[in-house]
Parts: sequence; structure tokens; C-alpha cells
Amino acid sequence: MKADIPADHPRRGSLLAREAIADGVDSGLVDRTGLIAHGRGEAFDYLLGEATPPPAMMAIDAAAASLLLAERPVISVNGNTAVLSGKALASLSRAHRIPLEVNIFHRTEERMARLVRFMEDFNPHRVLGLDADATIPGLAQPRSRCSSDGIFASDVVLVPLEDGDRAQALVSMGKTVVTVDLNPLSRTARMASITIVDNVVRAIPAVHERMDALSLEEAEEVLGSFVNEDNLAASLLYIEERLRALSGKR
Ligand code: PTJ
Repeated sequence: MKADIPADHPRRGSLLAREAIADGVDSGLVDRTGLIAHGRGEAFDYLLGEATPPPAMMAIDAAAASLLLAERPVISVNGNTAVLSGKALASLSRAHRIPLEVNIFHRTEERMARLVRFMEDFNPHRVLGLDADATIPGLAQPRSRCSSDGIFASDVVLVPLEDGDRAQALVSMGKTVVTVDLNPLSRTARMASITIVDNVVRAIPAVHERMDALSLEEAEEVLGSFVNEDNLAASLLYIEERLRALSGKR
């Protein structure tokens, strides 16, 4: 890490995340456009007050429920997610025996190999991705590539920070698509079956915690009452309320 961030710096978490993304670009894990994606995420996180809002807590419950009830769940990992939440994802994968699949938008074989190695070092249940022997219908190569044993055969796929087209293609395959996206207006947020409008750094440990806590019966109940459109609307209203309160014009 290049910068020396004081332990008591009020924005330490945010600065550490920035450093992780910048270091990830230097080490070939993160695509350079990941810097831009991260900046966009930071802006939305500011609007949320850099804390998990109540609607996201409901989406986290629904995500946990859907992963618990899945027959073939898979977690898709890209460059930004790996450097920000690799350890937390590996811990969830290990505890609930969910395979991870490295699946990236800006695909090069070199980055794929680096990311698979990076994730394997956290000791998850399994890391797929190098065996990308199947294609997601409706997407051009190389973005359509995925593992026949992973994303292709999954019924529920957790894809944080996903591109809108791919989210749509996965939904068209009949999968339950769970995403984490700080931007409630993004195409991915709108396309997904369950959108957690929160920072991936906070959301993944929270999903893990809820998966440990929910019974299968409770999971059925949670899923039965979750409507993504309504939850996204609640996230937007939360931001609106927050801005009104901050402006003093409530
Ligand atoms: O590693 P690759 O090649 O798969 O590329 C990954 C990125 C993220 C660069 C690629 O998927 C991309 O360009 O994504 P987009 O289309 O910019 O979308 C990223 C979305 O994630 C945006 O809506 C951001 O607001 C959001 N986002 C960024 N950082 C975070 C985030 N959401 C949650 N947590 C974050 N830390």
C-alpha cells in the first residue's frame, strides 16, 4: 500500500478501499476502468451516508434466503469485488459450500489466472473460472464465457457490481440474479431479481451473517414477501429523505 492512512482518520475505510482498488490495478487484478466504477460507487455511498440503509437490510435478508434455498448457488467474482471483498466472499463460500466463479467483464487470460490464484489464497470452498467451457446466450464473446459447472448450471447467482447486459442475459436464462450495487438507478439494479443497494464491503459479511441465522422456513417467508421494484423505490426514497434532512428543508 502506497499511502500511510492514520488509524484515526475519519474517512479511513473509504481511503483503504481506494488504495485496495488502486493497488489492484497495479497488480493486474483490477481493470483500469474499475477505478471509474469505484468512484461512481463512492458517490452513491456518500448519498447513503456510508451505512447500510434499512431497505438494503431487507434485500440482504432476501439474498441470504435465496442463496440458502438454492440448489446450485454460485458467486461470481470480478476484479473490484475480489480486492474489496475477497476474504469475506471466501469465508461465505467455505461456510456454505458455495463455489466462487471468477467471471470478468474485461476478460484477459492473464487477469483470469491472477484472480483465480488471488481467490484461492483465501481458501474458499471452490474457485471456478479457468474452465470457461460454456456460453451465456445473447452475449458476444468473450463476455459470454462461463463455467458449465458454475454460472451456466446455477439457479441462483450472486453477481456484485455486474454489467447491465450480463445481468439481463442471466435473468433471461431463468436464473435468480442477486446483485450488490450502490447505484439504485443502474441497469443491473433494475434488471436483477434481488438488488442490495449497499457497498459490497458491508453487504457480503451481512449476507453471510443472515445465512447463518435464517432457518429454511424463515427463508421461504422472506423470499415470499420481497419485491425488488419496491425495494429499489424504498432505497431512492431513503436517499431523498436523507438529502432533505441534510438540507434542513425537510
Ligand atoms: O473486473 P471486471 O473486468 O469484471 O470489471 C469490473 C467493473 C466493475 C469495472 C465492470 O463490471 C464495470 O464497468 O461495472 P459498471 O458497469 O461500472 O458497474 C459497476 C456498478 O457498481 C456501478 O453502478 C457502481 O455504482 C457500483 N459500485 C462500484 N463500487 C461499488 C459498487 N457497488 C457496491 N459496492 C461497491 N464498492
